[in-house]
Amino acid sequence: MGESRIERRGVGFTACLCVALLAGCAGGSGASLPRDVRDATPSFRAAEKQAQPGSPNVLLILVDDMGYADVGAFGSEIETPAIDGLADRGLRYRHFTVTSICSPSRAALLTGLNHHSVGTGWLAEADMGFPGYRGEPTRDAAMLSEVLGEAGYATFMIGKWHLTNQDHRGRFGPFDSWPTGRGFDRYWGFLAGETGQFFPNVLHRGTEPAPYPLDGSFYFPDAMADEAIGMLRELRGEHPDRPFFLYYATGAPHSPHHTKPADRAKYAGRYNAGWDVVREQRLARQISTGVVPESTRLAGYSPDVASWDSLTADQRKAYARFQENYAAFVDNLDQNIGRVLAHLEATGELDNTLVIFLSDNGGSREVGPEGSWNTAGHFYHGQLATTAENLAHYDEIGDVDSHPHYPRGWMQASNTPFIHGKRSVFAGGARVPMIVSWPEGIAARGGVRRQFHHITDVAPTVLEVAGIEHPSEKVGGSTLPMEGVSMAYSFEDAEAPSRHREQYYEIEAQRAYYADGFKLVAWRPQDKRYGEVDWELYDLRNDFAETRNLASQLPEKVAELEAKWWEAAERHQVLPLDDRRLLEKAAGFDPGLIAEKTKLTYYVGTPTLERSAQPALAGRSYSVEASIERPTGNEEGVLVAHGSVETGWSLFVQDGRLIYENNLPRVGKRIVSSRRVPRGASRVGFRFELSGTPGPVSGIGTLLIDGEDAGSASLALPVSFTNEGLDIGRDRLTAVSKRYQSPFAFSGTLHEVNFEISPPRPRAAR
Ligand SMILES: [Ca+2]
Ligand SMILES: [Ca+2]
Repeated sequence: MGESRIERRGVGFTACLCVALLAGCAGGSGASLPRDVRDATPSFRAAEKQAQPGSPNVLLILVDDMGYADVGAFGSEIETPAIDGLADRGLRYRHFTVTSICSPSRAALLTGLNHHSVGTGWLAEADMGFPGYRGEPTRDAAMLSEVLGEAGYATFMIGKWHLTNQDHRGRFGPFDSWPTGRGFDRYWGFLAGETGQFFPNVLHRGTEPAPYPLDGSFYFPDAMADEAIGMLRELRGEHPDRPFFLYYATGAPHSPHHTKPADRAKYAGRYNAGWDVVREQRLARQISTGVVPESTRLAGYSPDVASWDSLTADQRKAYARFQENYAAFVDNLDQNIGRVLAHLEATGELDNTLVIFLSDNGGSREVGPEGSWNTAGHFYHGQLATTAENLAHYDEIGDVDSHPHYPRGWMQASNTPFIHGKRSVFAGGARVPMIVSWPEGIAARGGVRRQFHHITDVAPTVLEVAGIEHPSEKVGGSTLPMEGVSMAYSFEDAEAPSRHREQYYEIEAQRAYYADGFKLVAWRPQDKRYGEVDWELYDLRNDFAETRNLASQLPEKVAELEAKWWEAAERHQVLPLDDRRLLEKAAGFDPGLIAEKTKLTYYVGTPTLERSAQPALAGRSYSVEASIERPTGNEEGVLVAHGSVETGWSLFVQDGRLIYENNLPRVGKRIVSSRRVPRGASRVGFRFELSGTPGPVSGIGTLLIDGEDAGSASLALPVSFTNEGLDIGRDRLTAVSKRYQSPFAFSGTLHEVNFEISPPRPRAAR
């Protein structure tokens, strides 16, 4: 059985491997075989492992940053007929929770273990130096893809992964934490936490970069459905009966809320009444369809959310536009899920496909009360946009030039009826819409389930439905047992008591503990330590939306659940608690090895350097110098460009001048050289000197021509985060500067580009 499969995957879940290999060696010895093939008896390799006949397909749809109330089946006015159809054919779970942030939810989803237990207590970008916070899920935990693949399923993934450390995402691996290193036969998508939807910085097919059209016709959400349907067709071409596991993880509706004009047009003018009205309407629909109890009332405003009536006319105009755009993004997401489901229906496969739909966390509160037309330029550089700035870009919101994120009031509408959102363990961040559909296996149609469940319960549910045992062993050791509980018992029994009775929560030192209907929870503002905030206590059995804090009335319950929280924290590698501010903590994002390099040389033809391979410039002084030749004196083009139309910097020659430009909103700067770049050979460059003192000026940028100062200016912010990579001799995808069209490749000879970077902070401090 399955030896070849085990060798190929490198992760076999059988203790028999060595025995099997030894047997294979003995059988393959040529000594005992006759000289002539006609005299020999062939012995063929064992057949591949086959799934049990009739095994259901599994389609796992994970959407990103979508709130509890954002689809029709959970009360939304946004048109989501495909997702609603799943609910009509199946079940909605109204008390289903997640970890409240991207990577940890994904790790828990795929392993059936708590996020800290597998080492993904926070984002996957970096190893933070502690067992619960490695970023990448440990290989000691088996992933659904690995287990189902071993059982004979075809396994493929489309979309956002976000479970690989940043410095493992380069072209030279290691690849063992990539989707194809974790049990997926095939993969197409992006590895990072977010990417542009029109011009993703890099897509991969397997472990190779996957090109896409650059003529403006590409839209990632549409392409996801195309890829999924294409892989399903290919599978059936080769394997008419083999069950599949398709993990379809959208980038939507996470920021950037990049949308198509036709989808936006549908929602024009539909949000002028504001978020208070939308919340009330959503709650009314939720009550009428049973996804919240009849007694549910709206939780109060989240921090920084004001009543719609109290807003200025300008604020209402800008905010309504952000929500029209967000609704268009969700609508498109549903259209594409609908295309995949329609393909399954047309091929007669939908009825025996277990479809699970859920979000990885609630609606996002990330960029503040105003939202931003350009999150890359604002939020990722510690800035918040103003209403006036957003209105100045009113028509661009959703287009390729923008990087939008909606205001916090719409987050709360997304999360109706709850308070708070993503990065909080109140219901707004932790409760998500969850739908299970399997027409052949579940008799119930359109039901609502009240049992408490958590994201760790999806993997055990899938395995129970597929009739597959979770492996206790794999090559080289034991496999961590799953911590989740299968939900399959509740498919046909709406009244069965929940089998998942207790659950801890921790994300960025936001903490909660759920036990048998009670929830202990604390809200920690960024400027407070975890020990400085008060516990709140809610009885969810008759207070669905966490509105009546019972902490002062039931101090023993508070003490009991707090003790349970600390026990769970010990047991699941939650400690040490990290309540550092985000930017301080994000210093750990610096890629490991490349950050140690202070001198780097690049040549023309170098592929775009992703974050894992870029010179680490954030928070450091540096200079960059290019050796060029311009035989006629007219040659021009980009020497180095880092980033996109949203955020970035570029060093280029145009009209005989050397130009540095960064396009950060509000503080962007262009420096044009005071003299012409000489004809023939020259060295041209740019130096950035970080100012040592705190204040509005963060550094001085100076142009250099043959080592001489050719103009300088103060720069209020160095560019750190960009959505596109670093290019040598051109500016790929979208252009940093409005003064040229990408790629504006340098038309002279560019010999090399040299970076010199000041030494990094000691590794221990990062
Ligand atoms: Ca997310
Ligand atoms: Ca670019």
